[in-house]
Amino acid sequence: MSGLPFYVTTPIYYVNDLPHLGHAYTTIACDALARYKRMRGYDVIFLTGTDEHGQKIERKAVAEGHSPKEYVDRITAAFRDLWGELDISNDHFIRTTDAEHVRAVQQVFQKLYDAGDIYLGSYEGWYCTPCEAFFPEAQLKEGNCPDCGRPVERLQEQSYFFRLSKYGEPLLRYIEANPGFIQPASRRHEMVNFIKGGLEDLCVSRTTFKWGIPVPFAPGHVVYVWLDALTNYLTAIGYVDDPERFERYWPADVHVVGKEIVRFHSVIWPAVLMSLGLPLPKCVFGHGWWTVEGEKMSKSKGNVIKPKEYADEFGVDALRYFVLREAPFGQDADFSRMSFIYRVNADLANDLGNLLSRTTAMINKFAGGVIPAAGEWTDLDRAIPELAGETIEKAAGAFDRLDFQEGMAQVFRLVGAANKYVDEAAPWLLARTDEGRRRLGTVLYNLAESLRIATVALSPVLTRKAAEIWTQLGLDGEPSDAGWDATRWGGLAPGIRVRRGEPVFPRFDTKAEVASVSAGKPADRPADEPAPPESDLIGIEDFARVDLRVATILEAKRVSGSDKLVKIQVDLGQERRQIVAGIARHYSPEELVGKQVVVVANLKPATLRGEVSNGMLLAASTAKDPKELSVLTLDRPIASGSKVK
Ligand code: ME8
Repeated sequence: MSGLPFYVTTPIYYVNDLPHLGHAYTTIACDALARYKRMRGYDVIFLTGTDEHGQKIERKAVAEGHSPKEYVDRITAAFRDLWGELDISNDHFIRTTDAEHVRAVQQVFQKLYDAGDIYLGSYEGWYCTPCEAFFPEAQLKEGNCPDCGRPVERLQEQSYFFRLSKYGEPLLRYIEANPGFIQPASRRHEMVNFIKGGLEDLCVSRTTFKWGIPVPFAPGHVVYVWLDALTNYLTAIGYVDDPERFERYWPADVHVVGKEIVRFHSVIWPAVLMSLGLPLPKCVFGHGWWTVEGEKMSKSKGNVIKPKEYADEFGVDALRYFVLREAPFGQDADFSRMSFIYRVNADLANDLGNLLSRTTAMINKFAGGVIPAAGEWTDLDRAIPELAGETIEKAAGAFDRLDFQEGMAQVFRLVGAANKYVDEAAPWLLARTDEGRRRLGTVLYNLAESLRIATVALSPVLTRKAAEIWTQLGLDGEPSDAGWDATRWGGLAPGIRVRRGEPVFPRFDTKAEVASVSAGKPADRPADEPAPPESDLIGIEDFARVDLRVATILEAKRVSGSDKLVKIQVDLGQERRQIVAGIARHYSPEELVGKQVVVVANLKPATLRGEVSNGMLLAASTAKDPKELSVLTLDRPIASGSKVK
């Protein structure tokens, strides 16, 4: 294979239960990264798989009346099926019951032993079976497991130990010398503190159950499930019998894991690798956790989100897009059906789908269905290729840092700007005059080209819909095959016939959801306030009761879970305030920042979707077309807080 190697892994998931949103999240993220890197020409190995040994799984199988092997075969199949449904492009699926893996673990155990890092001792301690981990008494929380809160068991057994304590200092030195090793930085700080607290030797064999890999030289002992599991990253690339392949792909570029297992990957795993004399992975990235409507996802609460159900109802692309777009990758995120529908409608249907529909409709109407060559240019037109260059470069930088949210936000900046460009350039007016027609080709070309570029950049995430957009633009093949270089401006050849089709992103019905937030449309008069009769005139004293002020927008952010609301922080001269405005469909948060606007400063505060709004921003809109809206700005700069009269 040509291209630099790039090796990315997910954790291997326990097969004690069926896959849920959390597993899908990590796997979708790694898939998007793998697809992006392939588009950049890397020779990618993307690995996922299942972690099948241990007491927890043995017990579960027995409880269900199966042999462990029958049981793990069934659950593993469910993981594989789901990855197929979610377009996961893993190059290999590893199972810890694979014969090759068993050999790899036994070799690793033997090597650690030969290096003098494993010794026989006796263990007495508290063991949490669901977490497959021992804890010293001092770490227990109210007598329970400090990680999952469940009861622990007192265990005493003869066990082999790995000299983890020996590696504290080398680990700290390594982490200091390689600041990119543990990401994000907050997790690095946690790990450094953990190591500084002192490392105890690790129990790496068990004798109280059988469902595990036998220790090669000690009958009755099976290898501790975490040592077994971590070794999967070596097995999958030929550790046992393909040294050339192993040499090429090791060390891994990134182990992507949930935040709760960063410790296993950035303390135990590197210590084992140091003992084996192998280089350490370049990065361990610990992402955040999903809660569901503020609660931890759990079977007992009955709130486990099944990815397949969402993919079936809303499409695979919608699910993939939502999980990566909703929150920064390193931080926790909250899932709700409502925020899912809102985001998918707002970004995919209203922004991207709408741009495609408008662009192909206008090319049909004004250019006979064929993408025209550019003609004359104005500054407005020139801004589009410039913005495309800027946003794509930033998106690539963000994807490289696993900042999927920012990567997609950058691409959607281009999409948003292109939609605005349609309104500003107004091709339907250009088509009416000779002068306008000289520019019309430029505008239509720029729209189609922006869309083509955005589609290439989104294709690692929108595995199916990107291809549909591609086809509607009249292009052959698949956007992902075009490679990342195809995001360069000018790749679209004029003369291609567009193939306008069905809307690529249907809008999902939000009636129930909309009812609960319709009060959040500040531009509307509250339903209970009667409209004044047209003839009613007011006196100046009535007008004077409204305190209108100039405000400068300092920050703007979308309100999570709403496609209409933006939360803005404004400078009102003497004070800073938060105002929530229903203009998210018309303005991106970035374009609002810095604007001087007019606000009603003496309006009673209101709470919209959980956010306090302290005032109201003025905007004009036409009754006829709710899409048209323009925020009132000032003709020339003036001090924030100035009175408007
Ligand atoms: O820990 N939010 O397997 P596991 C986000 N077998 N991600 C979540 C999540 C949530 N609510 N719940 C689970 C194991 N995950 C071991 C790993 S690796 C050598 C061995 C994801 O089945 C996240 O990636 O408990 C987390 O780290 C992983 O599933 C845990 O999967």
